[in-house]
Amino acid sequence: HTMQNANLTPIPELFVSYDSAQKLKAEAGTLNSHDLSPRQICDLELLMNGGFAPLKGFQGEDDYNGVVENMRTADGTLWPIPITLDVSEKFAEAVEIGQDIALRDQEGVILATMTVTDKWVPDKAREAAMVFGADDDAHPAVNYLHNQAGAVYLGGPVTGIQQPVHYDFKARRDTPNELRAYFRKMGWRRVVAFQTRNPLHRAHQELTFRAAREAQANLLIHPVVGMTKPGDVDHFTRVRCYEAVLDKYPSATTTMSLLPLAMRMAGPREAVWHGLIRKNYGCTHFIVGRDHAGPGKNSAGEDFYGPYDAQDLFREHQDEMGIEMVDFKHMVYVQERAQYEPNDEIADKDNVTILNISGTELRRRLREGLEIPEWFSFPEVVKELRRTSPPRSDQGFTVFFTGFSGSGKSTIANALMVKLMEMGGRPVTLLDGDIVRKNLSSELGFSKEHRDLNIRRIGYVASEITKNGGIAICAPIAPYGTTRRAVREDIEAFGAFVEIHVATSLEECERRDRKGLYKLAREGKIKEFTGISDPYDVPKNPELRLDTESVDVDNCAHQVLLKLESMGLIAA
Ligand code: PPS
Repeated sequence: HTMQNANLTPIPELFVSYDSAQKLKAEAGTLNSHDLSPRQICDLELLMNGGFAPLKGFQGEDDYNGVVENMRTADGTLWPIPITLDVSEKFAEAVEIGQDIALRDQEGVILATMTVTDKWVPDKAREAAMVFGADDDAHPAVNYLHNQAGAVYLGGPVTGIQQPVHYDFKARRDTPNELRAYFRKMGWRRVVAFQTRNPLHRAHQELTFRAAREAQANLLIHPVVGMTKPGDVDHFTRVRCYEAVLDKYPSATTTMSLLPLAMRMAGPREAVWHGLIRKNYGCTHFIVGRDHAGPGKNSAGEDFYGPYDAQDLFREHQDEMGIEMVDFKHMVYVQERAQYEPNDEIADKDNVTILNISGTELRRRLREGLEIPEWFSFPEVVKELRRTSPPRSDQGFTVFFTGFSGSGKSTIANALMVKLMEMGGRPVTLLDGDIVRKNLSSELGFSKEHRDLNIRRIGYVASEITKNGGIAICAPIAPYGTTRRAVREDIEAFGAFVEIHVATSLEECERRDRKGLYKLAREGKIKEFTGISDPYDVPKNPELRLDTESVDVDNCAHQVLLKLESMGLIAA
């Protein structure tokens, strides 16, 4: 069974002509407008440029139900993933069926209009179970569905005004028609696409190369740069890595283009979706691997999908889709022969040494600055990855002290700052409670709302410092556990968050009463005073808890240094 050559005639887009677009843009100023989320912008881009053909807009209720239940729109077209416009209840109330709405990007630029034909409240639990396989928030798309997507869906045809603006890697971005035209121009009639959201190493290069040879096709490296799995390497780094690898392919046979897709990590359904999209981009073959677009483990610690479910579902539908699957071989390095070979084709397994480095092991080596051998990856790729993920001892981090007023936070934080400055290497900023209240939060008081604002501001500044490779030392009371957790999440996107509970008891703080505030609080002259007339959530799992009642300041600061060293944050 061999694929026909590709039909590379242009496919329909949803854009209107330039003149109509200008007119429409002016008129759309008066319409109800919806500010698109980053994911919706990705979906809209592919709707408008034909990547999601034959869809003509965000799906209406009948199409949605068909897609959720049996992967088909109301007219029977194969389509595995709902493409819906979720909005808030408030916005939905303001919109009537038959109305046009303006769809704007996050800066307010109008990208399209949509004629609303459908408005409904989806059964999200059903969508989760049917589309993603389980109503379990451990699945990133289910988490998105329940915790980020609006409660109401709107559907209707879209009129495209302009593409979302991208400032990065413009020359590497192509619409389906641009790629089709490129393939036509180059005389490429059979093209195998490789979908990826990870940096490419030698094994990937080998397998894609083999896939292209097997299919007697040219090769399109087609990485996703829209939204991938939370925690993935950022797309800027990945694209620089891809560019480095591209030089290793024969340039006459291989090209690379960036796909602004928002992945759902929906495994088997996602594989079919990816195939339909690549068909639109003019490809004839598509590589599907083990656990394609896998979301990781569910909340019970098990896989959401079987490792070959994606291949099975793709194979079942490939004739109808008009794009053929090439299955991904698991490539391993055979030391004696100094080459990659498909794992299941090695006949003399007992007599050779098979080498492999897992993703987890790779991340550990990057984190700890250890060697990454040349048989595993190209030096240029490793260099890019090291630039973005320097060893932990070169990355920024935040030390976050929390405790009662007068517990000794500021004193220990100061001592720590001096010790870190003595060591040198990274800039240190102290965000002490008093400093912050003077410079960042001078208008705030001590209500829950104001304390939360204060802590979020500290968290924001600390996250920027951490991102830029510095050390932020924070020392507010930060009485609320949920707020501390939110700050931790913000910072952990960029580096380590080290929470230190300065566990001086309230009795001791009050006995010391260094500023005389406890006395005033007891007399009711200061309201909402932490520990006296306001709550303090004791940290449950801080990285370190300090006892200041029997240990002096210098030793407390030293304990923090030891903790930082054991976490790999400062070189031993
Ligand atoms: S918070 O809750 O994290 O926003 O507090 P923070 O910014 O660290 O400010 C605490 C310092 O403000 C003084 N102060 C009070 N503390 C607690 N409750 C009330 N009502 C209050 N009013 C003033 C107090 O001196 C704290 O200083 P530290 O350095 O913690 O002793």
